[in-house]
Amino acid sequence: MRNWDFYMVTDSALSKGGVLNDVGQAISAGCTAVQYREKSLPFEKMAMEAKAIAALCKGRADFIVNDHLDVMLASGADGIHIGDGDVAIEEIKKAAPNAIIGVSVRSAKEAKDAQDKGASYVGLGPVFPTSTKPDAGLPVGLSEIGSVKKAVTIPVIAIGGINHSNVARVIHAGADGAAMISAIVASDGVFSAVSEAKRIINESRRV
Ligand code: TZP
Ligand code: MG
Repeated sequence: MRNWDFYMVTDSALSKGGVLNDVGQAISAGCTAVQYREKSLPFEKMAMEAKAIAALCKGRADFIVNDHLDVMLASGADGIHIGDGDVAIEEIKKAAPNAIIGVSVRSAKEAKDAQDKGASYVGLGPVFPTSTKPDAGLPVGLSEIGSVKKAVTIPVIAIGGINHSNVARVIHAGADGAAMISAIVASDGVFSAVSEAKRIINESRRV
């Protein structure tokens, strides 16, 4: 895994220029972690898109597929991100022993459980209110970041309602990285939105 201080998640519904264009711009701006999160396409289309994203990421960014083990395997992605009700970690490890495995968690206890089962990193959230994932539940708040950091040794990526105005607080709270969807893909320019997010994150690590 590279340095994942900024982690981009795709969203075809919110995107203005298309998912592939978003990923290309994000990588050009220095994004080193890309998650393909697609909830509604048939397998063939998802696999095709994921292969194209894998090509864009090659040598420059780690590529993670949300939910779909079959798409991860078909595209040669580096890993998968799972949550409640998704494919089990044991099954992922059987199919792809070297895959990066991310697990969505809401608390220190869930994070510890995920680490014990073999997760490579956790996605903690929603940290703030968000309308991007309507079933995300109540915000866990910034203080949960510190609790989760104390409970695990794997990287903690914060997600949910994170934008350019609050990402410094997320980093100061101890997150290893910040994941953003709407603040990036619904912005007017993905390249500048990612560049600015990375600049703020780097700056907030110094102070
Ligand atoms: N998981 C928890 S909150 C969330 C996901 C996928 C959505 C984050 O989107 P946004 O637009 O960055 O709030
Ligand atoms: Mg999921």
